[in-house]
Amino acid sequence: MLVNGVWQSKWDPVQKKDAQGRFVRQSSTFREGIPAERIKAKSLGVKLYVAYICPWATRTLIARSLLGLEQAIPISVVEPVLSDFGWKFGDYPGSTSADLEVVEYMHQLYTQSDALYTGRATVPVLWDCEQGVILNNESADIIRIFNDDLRPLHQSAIDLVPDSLEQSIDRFNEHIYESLNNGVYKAGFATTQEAYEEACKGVFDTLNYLEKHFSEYCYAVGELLTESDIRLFVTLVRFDPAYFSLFKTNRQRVSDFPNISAYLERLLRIPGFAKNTRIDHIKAGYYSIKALNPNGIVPSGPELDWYRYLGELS
Ligand SMILES: N[C@@H](CCC(=O)N[C@@H](CS)C(=O)NCC(=O)O)C(=O)O
Repeated sequence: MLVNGVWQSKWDPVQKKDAQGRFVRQSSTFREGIPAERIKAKSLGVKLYVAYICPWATRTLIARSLLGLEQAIPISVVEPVLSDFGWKFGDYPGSTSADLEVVEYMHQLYTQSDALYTGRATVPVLWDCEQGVILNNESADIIRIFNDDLRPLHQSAIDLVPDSLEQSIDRFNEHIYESLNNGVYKAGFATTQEAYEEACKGVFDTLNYLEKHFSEYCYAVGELLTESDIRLFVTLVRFDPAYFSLFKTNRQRVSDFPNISAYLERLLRIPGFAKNTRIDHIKAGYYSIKALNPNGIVPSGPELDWYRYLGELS
């Protein structure tokens, strides 16, 4: 991570943990939107930096695809394995070659934006190509910028956050964030048994809740596809291939829940969900986390039924 603009390879001492050994995710610091005059002129001058391994970045990729913004917002994809200098551009299939970028590492975009930046150099990043600075590095904001602010541009029939459902969406998002989206990370990075047990309980309480929910409803907040489905999907799709074994959330697999599995397949039939799911990146990336898997062995399984919905390279 960066401290006062200087890259620290030994970041563990500065990574936040609470007194009980719980993993604490940092808050995002760049929170700007796309300038209104550019939206009006239909010339955005932005680019989206992502990693296919990362659930938060994949949220923004799915929103971009569903809303028909693929032409208007180009992407750059980092390699799935976090290097000693953080996210890196390179030759891993599906990543953006360093030759096409002005920098080699993501953290250089952070110091270009703020020479004294302190924090992790995370993806996703919404980059201002005109000013050469980060506009936003918070996936939750980026989805809403795409859905709401860019509506005059895309005029999509899909509204990921319709006014009538906004409260239910926010409630649902809040429910699954701590317990499931971030809950799996809290289990995986727990440094005490107590913190692990607490996180694991949250994960499976929520999966049990969802299993019941999907016996009645098609989507996260009812019968309409919304932002909440994107947020839930990115965690569910990584669960069996990565979290189940690497993060030790192994009481049950998502495939053991019939209603959640049917929901997952329902979403995977939508191209915007399937094309942004790269199992090769997900497995290579998660299993390269040295603190959890020192020898970097990538398991050969599991073979899952729903892989048939994914593209060839996944
Ligand atoms: N608040 C951010 C979180 C993004 C995040 O944690 N990204 C991780 C990848 S999954 C990252 O880039 N980590 C790099 C690092 O920790 O050095 C968001 O939702 O956009």
